[in-house]
Amino acid sequence: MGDLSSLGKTIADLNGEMARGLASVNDTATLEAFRVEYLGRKGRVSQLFKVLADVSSEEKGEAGRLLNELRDGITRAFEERATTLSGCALEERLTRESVDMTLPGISRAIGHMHPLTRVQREIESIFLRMGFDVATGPEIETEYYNFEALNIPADHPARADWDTFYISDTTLLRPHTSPVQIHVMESTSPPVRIICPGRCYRRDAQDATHSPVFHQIELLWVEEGLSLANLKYVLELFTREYFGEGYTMRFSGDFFPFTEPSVQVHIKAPGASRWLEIMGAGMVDPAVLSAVGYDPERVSGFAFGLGIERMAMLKYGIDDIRAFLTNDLRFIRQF
Ligand code: FA5
Repeated sequence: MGDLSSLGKTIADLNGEMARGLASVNDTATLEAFRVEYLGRKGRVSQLFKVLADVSSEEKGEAGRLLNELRDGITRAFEERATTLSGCALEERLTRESVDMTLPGISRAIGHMHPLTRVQREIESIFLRMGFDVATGPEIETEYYNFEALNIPADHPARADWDTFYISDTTLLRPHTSPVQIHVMESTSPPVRIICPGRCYRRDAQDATHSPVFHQIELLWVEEGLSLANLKYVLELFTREYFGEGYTMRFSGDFFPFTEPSVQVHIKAPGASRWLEIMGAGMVDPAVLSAVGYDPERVSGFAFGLGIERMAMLKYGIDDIRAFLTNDLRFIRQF
């Protein structure tokens, strides 16, 4: 019985120590460490079970009962503490995360498309309806695509017509979207019917109608039997769709090394006295068709390069191209 009474005292001491310790545990991590110390595989309760080996056989039953009671009691105490702690944590979180529904909301300004993006999409959709696809090409071009393939050899004076920003001896920021014509024709066989919108760069002095960065939309249609009359028809259809009735369009002779004949297209708003040049166009030069492996005896085509800024200026009565780039919200909000 002596063994049993000393076991009883050890159990009572352990229980007391555990209860005092548990009362001061305030977070789940500490609670877990504490639980392992008592109930872990090598914890203090498991250690205590080892005394059973030394207890006489008559006392074994009673000792076992006491030890099981101890283990169950401690397990319950830990469970209760865990429940209390999670309740506190929830309460604390609810207090911390509470929202004052009476505070005014945060209003966000609703943006909209830049006028240039809008005009570009509008032009794209007109040509998509006519059956053209949208193509893209690189803004950094090689001299070959920008000049040679467009029938402008190295020492041709026409190179000077494009005031180009060079990046290296052979690469440049494209001054027009015409090189995309070459990329597209190199990778497809006729018929080709594409438009290509994109940014262009020129060393032009900035004024009301010129910007060093601007946008063009290129169009290219190559097929059997196309003539200048088809180009004129497409442009008239486009002008009517884009501007509406009352705008007048005029063709005048021009020169581009990659088209023959070449024309300059001007537009005049109803009641206006000034013509504004919106694009260069023409029948694709047979030399350009040959350079991409097309047979100029079999297919012909036409192309144009349209300035998007100028189209937006005409439509919305904007008199200075610089307004598009100044980031003045008072300007942007008008659209
Ligand atoms: C060309 O760039 C030719 N590649 C167009 C072309 C394509 C001709 C296919 C024939 C066949 P041009 O330099 O004229 O042509 O420019 C075309 C249009 O781009 C101009 O009519 C104008 O609307 C616009 N543009 C040219 N330079 C500027 C600039 N600095 N700022 C704003 N718009 C410009």
